[in-house]
Amino acid sequence: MKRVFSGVQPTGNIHLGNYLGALKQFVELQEDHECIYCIVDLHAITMPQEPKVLREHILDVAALYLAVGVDPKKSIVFVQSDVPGHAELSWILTCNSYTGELSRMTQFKDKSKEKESAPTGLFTYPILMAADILLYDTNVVPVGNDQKQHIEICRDLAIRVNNKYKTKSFIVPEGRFLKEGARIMSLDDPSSKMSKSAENIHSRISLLDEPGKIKKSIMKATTDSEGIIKYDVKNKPGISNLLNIYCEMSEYTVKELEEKYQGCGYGDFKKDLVEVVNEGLKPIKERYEEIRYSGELPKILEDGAKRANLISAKTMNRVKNNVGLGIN
Ligand code: AQP
Repeated sequence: MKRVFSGVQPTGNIHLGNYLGALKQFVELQEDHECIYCIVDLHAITMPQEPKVLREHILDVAALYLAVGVDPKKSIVFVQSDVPGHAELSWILTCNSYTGELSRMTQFKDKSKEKESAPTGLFTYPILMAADILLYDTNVVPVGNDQKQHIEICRDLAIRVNNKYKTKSFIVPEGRFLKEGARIMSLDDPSSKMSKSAENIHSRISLLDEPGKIKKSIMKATTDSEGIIKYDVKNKPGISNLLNIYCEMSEYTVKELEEKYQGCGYGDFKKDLVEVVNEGLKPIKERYEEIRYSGELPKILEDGAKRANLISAKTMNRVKNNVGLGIN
């Protein structure tokens, strides 16, 4: 069975972008893969976090993993900082990376925009992500399209270390991206991706948002003045983004939606979309409420960390041996 690894940062409530871009794949893959799903708290502290809030968000994300259908009997679910191998391998990879390649990462450029100096962790984030993946001899990484560059650098690092030490320290993983539509854009600015940390709460739909908030965010979503429901990312990015969301949350294809709403205004289309999103999220919210405060989460995460530590310890032994670290 091929091994899968992926993760989500506990930086806020998971939104439709995270769900449609990544989590939906997590659930599908666990049927015929050996899946390892992590809550990447070490990544979260690349930006300032309030400690108490971060702890709550870790449990929120874990509960949401389970609520969307990740099954801890089938998949390993754990918190990144409970497995020391992530930080340890990250250092070895840091010593095999170059500032030039890291400076080209668009996520770093976006997050450090207009800042005179940016946190070092933000700069080295792709290396920690590479360590996360390589630590588990991962074959497949299901992520949103926004992570393509980070998967490339992970593959480069794996090949580079294997070649440099003339040993096979790492399996070179493949990214598994969804079709273009799975990149969900911000509702108030369809030129940037939907994000947990964006200031405007109406720029995103979080999986736990109340129906009234969802209605407000969708009805306020930026469109254009043409009033024609047509998929055209270049000229009509707002309505194209809403069509993507509608399509991903329903059984309709984009083409079928264009036909269904021919001659209708944006208002009617948006009202229906509100219904579709609210209906789609209802069972997830119900399941989340059952799990989040049930007391079973810490045990699930502890078991997950034990299993993850066993796998990662083997990789670390092999890599340290290949690189010449330590005396055993
Ligand atoms: N807008 C998006 N569309 C599709 N996929 C997305 N992902 C994130 N945003 C979108 C995918 O979700 C997974 C988890 O992402 P993450 O939490 O690890 O980090 P991120 O990509 O930085 O997500 P956010 O929501 O934008 O968080 P903040 O605001 O904290 O930086 C990844 O697979 C990602 O591709």
